[in-house]
Amino acid sequence: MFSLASLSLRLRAFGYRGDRRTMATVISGNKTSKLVRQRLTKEVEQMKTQFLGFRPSLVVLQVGDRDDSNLYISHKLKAAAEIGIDAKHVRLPNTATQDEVLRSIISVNENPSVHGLIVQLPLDSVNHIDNELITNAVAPEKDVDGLSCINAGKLSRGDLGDCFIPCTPNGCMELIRQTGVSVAGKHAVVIGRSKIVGAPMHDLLLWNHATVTTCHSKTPDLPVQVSRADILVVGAGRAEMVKGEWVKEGAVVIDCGINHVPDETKPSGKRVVGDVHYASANQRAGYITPVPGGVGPMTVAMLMENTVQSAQRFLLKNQPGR
Ligand code: NAP
Ligand code: LUD
Repeated sequence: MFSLASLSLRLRAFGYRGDRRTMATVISGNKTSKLVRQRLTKEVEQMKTQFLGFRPSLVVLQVGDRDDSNLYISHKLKAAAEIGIDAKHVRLPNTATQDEVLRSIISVNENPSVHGLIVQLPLDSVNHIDNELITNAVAPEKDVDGLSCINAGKLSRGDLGDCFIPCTPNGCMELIRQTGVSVAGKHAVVIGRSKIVGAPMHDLLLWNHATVTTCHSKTPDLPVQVSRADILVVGAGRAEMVKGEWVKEGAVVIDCGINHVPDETKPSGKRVVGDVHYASANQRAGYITPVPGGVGPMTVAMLMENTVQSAQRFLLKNQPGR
């Protein structure tokens, strides 16, 4: 005969959680990104020794002066400095024209000592600038954001080893890997289809052999779609939109959302929340990412990873016989 306690333990080992809700395991982007940055620091150190002071180099191009972009860029520059990547911040005024932005991009494309170039989005300009034109002007071999058509096309076809994978979805995959849950054969649901989050996330999950459903603003009955997800990645830009009750018991929940909501208890009068209602989802999910401290730091770490990779590719091409 089993005692009630031992029966409950045995059932839990088979994934049964019963009526008593347990909290999800929190997947820390702060911790995981630190591990990635430590590994990259060693790799850059080795490159420096092996190739006489060689350093990977990154240019972050900003148009205008948005507060959020300033903050994200400051995180990128700090991470680069710690790792030993030579990062330069180029800021154009918000009066810059499309031609001026294009000229800046072309001059970096033509500079052989730069291995990575990103144009921080959204652009903050008083002039009309075509985002597509700008992201596609970045040379594909320096496009460490993975946003150009060439890199996006390769990813969509499953050529994962031959492209730059956009940093946020790449960071999400790394966080999913941390859980130990295998992606192959699982049902993944992505909310959002943007070029920077949803669409590449769909591709990455697909080519890691999940069956993927991608939802967007015209998807009817979002709760039903969400309830089918073993792995859920949300990038909708809607504060706390996904409710805990929608989430499948034990699911992996990755929240890309960054939304500012009023909070009078904070000196700033606001706080940051994700696209998932964390407190309720935490009671149903098996694993969940927090906001902040989840996907955000991984975006920064993956940019560093892509920059180091680009520098390694550069060395391979320019060191005949190696
Ligand atoms: P975006 O370009 O505005 O795209 C949002 C996507 O969500 C669109 O595909 C939209 O559908 C869909 N959507 C909006 N409302 C919806 C709803 N009610 N139901 C279902 N789908 C809905 O935004 P984004 O650039 O992808 O960013 C999404 C969120 O992630 C934002 O909070 C952003 O700040 C955050 N983000 C975070 C990081 C990070 O590093 N943590 C990086 C990038 C973005 P339609 O296509 O039909 O319009
Ligand atoms: N444009 C990005 N626009 C916005 N969060 C970021 C981001 C760091 N071309 C281009 O950098 O990859 C990009 N490429 N993006 N983003 C968002 C998106 C872009 C978002 C969050 C963070 C970069 C980040 O460090 C911290 C966190 O979530 O814990 C919190 C930051 C803080 O101190 O509040």
